[in-house]
Amino acid sequence: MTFGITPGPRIRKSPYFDATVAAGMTDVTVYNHMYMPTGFGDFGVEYRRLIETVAVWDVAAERQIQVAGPDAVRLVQMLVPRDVSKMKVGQGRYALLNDANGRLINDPVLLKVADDRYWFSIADSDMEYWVAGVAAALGLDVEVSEPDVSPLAIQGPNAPDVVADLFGDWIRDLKYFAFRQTDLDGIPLMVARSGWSKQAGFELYLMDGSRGSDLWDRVMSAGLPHGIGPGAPNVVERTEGDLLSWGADTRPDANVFELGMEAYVHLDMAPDFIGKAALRRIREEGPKRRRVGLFIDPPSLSPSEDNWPVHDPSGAAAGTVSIAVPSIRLERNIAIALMDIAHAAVGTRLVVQTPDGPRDAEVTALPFIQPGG
Ligand code: THG
Repeated sequence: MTFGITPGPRIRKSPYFDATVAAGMTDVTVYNHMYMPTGFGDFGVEYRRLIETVAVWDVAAERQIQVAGPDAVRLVQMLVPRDVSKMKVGQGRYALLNDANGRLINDPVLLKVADDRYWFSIADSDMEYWVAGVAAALGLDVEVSEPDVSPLAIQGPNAPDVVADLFGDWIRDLKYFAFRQTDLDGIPLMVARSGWSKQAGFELYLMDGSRGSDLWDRVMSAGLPHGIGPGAPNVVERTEGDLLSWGADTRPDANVFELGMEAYVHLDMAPDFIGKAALRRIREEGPKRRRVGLFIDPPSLSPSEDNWPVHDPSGAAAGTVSIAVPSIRLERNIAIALMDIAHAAVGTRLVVQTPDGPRDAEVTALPFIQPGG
């Protein structure tokens, strides 16, 4: 299936758009109403670049929602299921946002930018309305806005060398999700240790959208001796490493217990947050579904485009596949699936309904590949 995407003002262009087109971008998706590159013509080359050297990704579509003002910490605490009172400026946290029914509605990175200013670096759902709506309902003294901030990811084992060449060796001491504000020849940005891969990596949060090509070109030049090239969030690497893709692995009604993300939700802490009561109830009752890994029999599959149904051997509905890919490192088909709890145990035999017909499969533990594995 080959088709184009119709450009228009509803779909925003990232500050790195021109640079990615010049670098040979061939595929895009739309994320937070913005183009996000997904390919540069050779998936195998881009995968090996991420695993073996270093790649640069336009992830400006991971938009920032800024919460600023005297009540910023109160608002953030109402939204986030972990204690944010001890967070220091320059720290980040993985923040799972739940609605009042306990449904997972986004999984941003939360950055504490100043004592009275936070950013949610969001996944693909319209969080500005949610954050502003909660602030309005509670009558809080905060301003909710989308600042001019655009992340550029540098991912792969040589990423620390590239970023150290650009900024200095201090970047090697950054803890995961920590960040520091600086500039590159006058281009204002923040350097963070983060990124949506299981490889080493950093993100540069560009704070002037007119400087996208300038930043891209400087990163490419610095990366040349380290084997840098263009890339994108990689569906095979993320499936091997089990990074959650909100909207793909989730369902509109899925909660953190079903998704296996409950370690990030602190239900027994003192502060209240939206969804706490519902999630306590869900914990009590036990989840009805569970996110699991599947090995799917050969031959090699193309990455799935839809949520494929999964049946038990008798033909009864048992769950759905979120993503199925051919693992390059494991040389077999792997998938992430949301299974009814009765069909979620490791070793359970199942049948996946692919577009080309049924395929036998078996439940396995996540992740498929451990970090550094
Ligand atoms: N970078 C930035 N913003 C983002 C993402 C990003 N916003 C959307 C999306 N990605 C948010 N989702 C995730 C999911 C997982 C991780 C980061 C963002 C992640 N998890 C680590 C892991 O699973 O190994 C560690 C989490 C932890 O233990 O705290 O990195 O990529 N700017």
